[in-house]
Amino acid sequence: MPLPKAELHLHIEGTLEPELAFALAERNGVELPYADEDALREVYSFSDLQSFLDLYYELMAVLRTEQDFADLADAYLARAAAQGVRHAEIFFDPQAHTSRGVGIGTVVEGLARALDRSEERHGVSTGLILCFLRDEPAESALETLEAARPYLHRIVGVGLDSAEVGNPPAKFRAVYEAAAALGLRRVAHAGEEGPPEYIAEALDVLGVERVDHGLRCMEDPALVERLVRERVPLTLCPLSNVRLRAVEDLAHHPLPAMLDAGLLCTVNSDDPAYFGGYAEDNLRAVRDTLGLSRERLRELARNSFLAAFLDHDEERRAR
Ligand code: ES4
Ligand code: ZN
Repeated sequence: MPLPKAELHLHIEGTLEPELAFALAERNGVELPYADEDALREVYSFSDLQSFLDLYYELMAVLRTEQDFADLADAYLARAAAQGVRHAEIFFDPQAHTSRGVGIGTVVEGLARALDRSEERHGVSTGLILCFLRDEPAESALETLEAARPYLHRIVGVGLDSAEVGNPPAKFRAVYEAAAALGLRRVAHAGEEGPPEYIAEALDVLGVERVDHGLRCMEDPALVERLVRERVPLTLCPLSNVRLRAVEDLAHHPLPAMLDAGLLCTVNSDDPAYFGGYAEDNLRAVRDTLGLSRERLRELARNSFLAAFLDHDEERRAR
């Protein structure tokens, strides 16, 4: 039996399995430039973050209706539950849909349809985190937050994702200030491909409570010391790091060194349909390849609940 855990770094669009992509393409009359599921799987070989993002955005063309988003989320929640996930904080990328003419209301209401039934159907509690695309202008992020205003009761926080290098956290200072004023929790991808300075900037300028990835903190001992001292959770995604070549191979993943340093690490699946595994698959891979002890695995599971926004409603009431 997998250990009970929370999943804190999961892009719902990254759970689109080839089978569902083709089913939705047919349902919506969308033509995919791949003959079949096997032909699609063959292009799941990435050289870096951008090569993955190109396919990730391309396949989103099949997501058009509320029901599509509900089916996508329900399929993820069923798989997550089978892997011991009891709580999931789910990223979504509204700009990747609004730019194709799919309204943010369609996205949020569709996802909410599945999330509202998740505890009863799958035994998984949920939260939604709205992510801004960092390779789009800061003004677009502000417009997205504005467009999300009618749905904020459904959203626990904001995040920052997509192409990191050249798009530092400080670019999004204003929208994070606005999000904080609205009572939203804050996270951001930093130090996946970008330098350690982006991690410090996400903390100092954006006020994030968790860092997504944070892998490259290991290049800066003073930053590691700070992250340990301030108990900043890091949401690591080991199989993602291998597939996007942020690490040479799993045997070279810094997770054991990060745990030894006292960092509050969690293990997550990022884009499981693309990177070869869901939450427990990631834990099993690091256990088997890196030889993590049972105590370390229990620590990772415990950390996932410590780092979760499970106190969000109380926090919001206190504001
Ligand atoms: C992402 Cl792995 C990763 N990094 C940055 N942005 C993303 N969006 C979806 N997956
Ligand atoms: Zn991610």
